[in-house]
Amino acid sequence: MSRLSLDTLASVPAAVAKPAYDVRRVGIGIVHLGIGAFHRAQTAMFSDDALAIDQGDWGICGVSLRSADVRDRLSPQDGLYTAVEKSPAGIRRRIIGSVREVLFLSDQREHIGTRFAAAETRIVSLTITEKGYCHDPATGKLNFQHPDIVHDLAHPGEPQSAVGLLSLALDSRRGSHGGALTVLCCDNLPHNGALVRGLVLAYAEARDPVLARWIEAHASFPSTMVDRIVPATTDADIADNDAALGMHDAAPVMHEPFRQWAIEDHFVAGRPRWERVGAELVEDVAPFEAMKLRLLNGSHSAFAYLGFLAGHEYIYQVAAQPDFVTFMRRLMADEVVPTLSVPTGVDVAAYQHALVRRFANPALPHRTQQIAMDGSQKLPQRLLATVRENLNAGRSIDMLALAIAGWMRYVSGRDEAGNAIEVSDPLAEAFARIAGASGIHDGGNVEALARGLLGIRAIFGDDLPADTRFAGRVSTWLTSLFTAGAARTVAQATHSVA
Ligand code: CS2
Repeated sequence: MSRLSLDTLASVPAAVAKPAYDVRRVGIGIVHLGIGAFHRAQTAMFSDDALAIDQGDWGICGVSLRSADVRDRLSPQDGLYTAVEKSPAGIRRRIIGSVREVLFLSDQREHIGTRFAAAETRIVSLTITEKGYCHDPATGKLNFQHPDIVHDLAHPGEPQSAVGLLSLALDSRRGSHGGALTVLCCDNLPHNGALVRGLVLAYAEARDPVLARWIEAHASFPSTMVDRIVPATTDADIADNDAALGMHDAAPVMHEPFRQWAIEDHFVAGRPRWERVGAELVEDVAPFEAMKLRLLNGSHSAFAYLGFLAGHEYIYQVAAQPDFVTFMRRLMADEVVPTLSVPTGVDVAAYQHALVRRFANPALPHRTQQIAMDGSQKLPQRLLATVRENLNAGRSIDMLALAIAGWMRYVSGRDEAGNAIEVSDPLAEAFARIAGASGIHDGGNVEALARGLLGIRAIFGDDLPADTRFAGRVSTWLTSLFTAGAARTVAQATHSVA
């Protein structure tokens, strides 16, 4: 079977859409850190659309920080890959051409350095997941104890972290042509631009305060809100796509029809005309971001933990359970919406309906275990910020507390049948230690588990563990999860009076 590449592109079947521009003539204007499935199905697709209206030099150099896998899959196919849209309405495929080069950090440092320093590079964007920023999730401050930051400050010319890389990139520009740069964070973090700016400045300050001042004057960090459900690609997805293409593509991505990208329009060195292809360029992204992180990602995490515990492998299976849907609707309407300042023009009731429908998409199986990963990095912005605001305003926190109890039950490390759960999280060892000390799986006590986990300040801060209303509600639900199980507890929660 032949392989997808620039040379074979013309033989891709007519039913599959192809780049509507001359891919070979596209120059690189964006370096993207973290070229995983999400970037390829979302931000790179917006850029592909923008190239189709303005053939120009906004191609992407994708960089993998941790593994050679994506580089090894995409390089032999000239960066081309299939984006497969899946929904009950059917399947649509298109070849994306905006990724013009793919590099892997440990093998290609010099090449990456050249890209960073090039005057033609005007944007460095990032999707490296929450844990990639080496920050303290509760405070948003750089974690100077993080091994990668310790390493990078000792070896600033050979950074391993994204923060170290960004700082090196900016330094190389300062030392040469002095060209400004926009750093565009596209991860699900609160105030993501301001957050990354703070991290880069804290790191630069520790290296050289003159660099920090230069960054303040020559770099911008617009915040963004990104949205599209993109589950990890499976081998079966690759085989199906190969059959449809009649050739091999080692790196297709599966996604839903929906996509949204709200971006603060603060670019210091130009940008593609993304607004012409559906992105929303706005003055302040905060209302979009809070709505998305708290409604979509908050419900997603709640479904991931409680749904997994109730025995569901995929989100669409959780969304097929009426009690879970009622739970999600109550979580959103009663406990999240009152905290939002809804962006102008958005119908928040319709937004919630759409979320339930998006989660229920059976054509795009999304594993609960995938979303359950890295809860320590996700809980603060998805659930805990909402809890805080509700506690301060004297509003209900009941459904939110159940979601957090679900996370606790999950990270205790055994499922309802007593089997081990593979907990993937930077703090997994701490969770195992706390669960072990509580003796929870040997007839131990739920209070001790709840207290131990609530004591992790990087997640809960100083305030939440001390709030008796919150701690009490969480441990009541946690007790129920251990005694009655997740399905019955969710059913009971939806029948309780708000
Ligand atoms: C998910 C998100 O993996 C997760 O934690 O909640 O990746 C989610 O699918 C996207 O943010 C949707 O935009």
